[in-house]
Amino acid sequence: MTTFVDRVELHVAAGNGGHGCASVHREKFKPLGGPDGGNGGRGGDVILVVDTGITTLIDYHHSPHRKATNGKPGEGGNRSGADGQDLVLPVPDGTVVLDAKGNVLADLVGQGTSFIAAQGGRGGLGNAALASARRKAPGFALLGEPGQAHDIVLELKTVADVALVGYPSAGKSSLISVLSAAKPKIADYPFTTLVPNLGVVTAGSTVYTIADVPGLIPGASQGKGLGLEFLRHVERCSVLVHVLDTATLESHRDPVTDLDAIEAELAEYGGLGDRPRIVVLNKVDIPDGQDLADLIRPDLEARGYQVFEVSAVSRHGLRELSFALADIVARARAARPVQEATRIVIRPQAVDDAGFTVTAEDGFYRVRGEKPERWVRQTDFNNDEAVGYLADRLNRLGVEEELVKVGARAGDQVVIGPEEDAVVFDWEPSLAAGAEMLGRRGEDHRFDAPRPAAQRRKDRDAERDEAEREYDEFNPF
Ligand SMILES: Nc1nc2c(ncn2[C@@H]2O[C@H](COP(=O)(O)OP(=O)(O)OP(=O)(O)O)[C@@H](O)[C@H]2O)c(=O)[nH]1
Ligand SMILES: [Mg+2]
Repeated sequence: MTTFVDRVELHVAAGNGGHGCASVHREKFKPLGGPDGGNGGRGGDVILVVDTGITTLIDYHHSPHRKATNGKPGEGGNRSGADGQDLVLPVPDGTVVLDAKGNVLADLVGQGTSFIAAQGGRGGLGNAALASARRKAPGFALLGEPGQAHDIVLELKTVADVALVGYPSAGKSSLISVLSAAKPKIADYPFTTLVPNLGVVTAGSTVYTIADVPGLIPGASQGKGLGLEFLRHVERCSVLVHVLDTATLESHRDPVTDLDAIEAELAEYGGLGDRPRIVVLNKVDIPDGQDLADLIRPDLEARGYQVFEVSAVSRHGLRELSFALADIVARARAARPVQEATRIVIRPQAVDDAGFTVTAEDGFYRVRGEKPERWVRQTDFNNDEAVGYLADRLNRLGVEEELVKVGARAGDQVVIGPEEDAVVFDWEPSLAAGAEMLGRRGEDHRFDAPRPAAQRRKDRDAERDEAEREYDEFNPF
């Protein structure tokens, strides 16, 4: 049974916001005590958090559907609904989060680094919160918003400072077992290691991690052996170590041609060219191995490699090797200015949060924007008052004005939102007179003293700000 999984598809769903409550306070002898419907609770988020104690994505392979809980609806008596609980999903250090199309959303490195994979829906405001000077007893409340749902892919790229590469049976796992406390499987048949092993090495004051990957053979890039798939786990390393077998019994092989063959496969994989490399000649406890090492050492050094002769069995040369690696790792860390732990890519917002767009399309007008789309989701279309409130909000944002500008007429079709979940209206302008679009429900400019255009715009902006404050005060995120 495999216990190591380094790529999973995960379906995450945040909790829905609870609906707001429309209720009127009742008390003996006080028949109309005012609105007292509470707000709905926020839906829980789904959050990925790095836990360095975890090294595999196996849990998500077994149960790939994860959902946070919903917010509770508000109740009468100004009782707010409880928030849903966030669902925290621990992931290994070095987990890369991708969307279904393969775009990187986040690169989670460092204990505690987190990423909101799906955001919970906001709770809807109750009618108590919707009451204002001009709307004393709203007979409606806002709906909770649905939580986000996404299909994502998690891909593990192990975070190790040192990566060991080499032919099968060169002694990579043996070296990890003697340099660190890790106890990987070791055997004299090829491809003993089927998944990367990770060990922690302490050399002087430097602590670093060391990983091997399954053995490589010529043609790995065409899928021979276990292929190059696992090289993803060495992508983050600071130094590559070629582990060369000085005592192989295969007649067509020797450490130098092995090195060339592995380099050819690394080049095929790509992206590792800039990493420093050192050469480890292993198995020098075997006399023939030591002889061969002596023979080829000058050759390798002439090529610019730092060469270490070691034996994982007799433990010869290990101290020197581990300190040399510590030195390279320490230098690489010093050269890296920012800690990788903050490398987070924020999911781009599709539309500018503050604004909206109106576009004329084939036979209809489409309104896009974070706010208009959210407001539509919050509207209970069975309640005329709620629909009126939506119209007011859209009007205040300037949507009607913009519709007039792009040429919309009464009765035209207006679509709010993207293709998949749009809401379609037959547009009825709040005021029939095309140019006079600045009024609001229950007011008629014809009775007002005429205001200059600049003043009207200012008034409208102030009113819009008030409405937004009103909303955001209750939804502070
Ligand atoms: N004599 C001798 N044998 C060694 C030494 N290092 C490893 N071996 C032996 O070589 C064989 C392969 O060792 P592993 O550590 O499993 O090799 P590997 O590179 O991890 O191999 P794969 O996981 O198959 O890629 C085992 O039988 C080890 O006991 C060494 O320094 N001297
Ligand atoms: Mg191995």
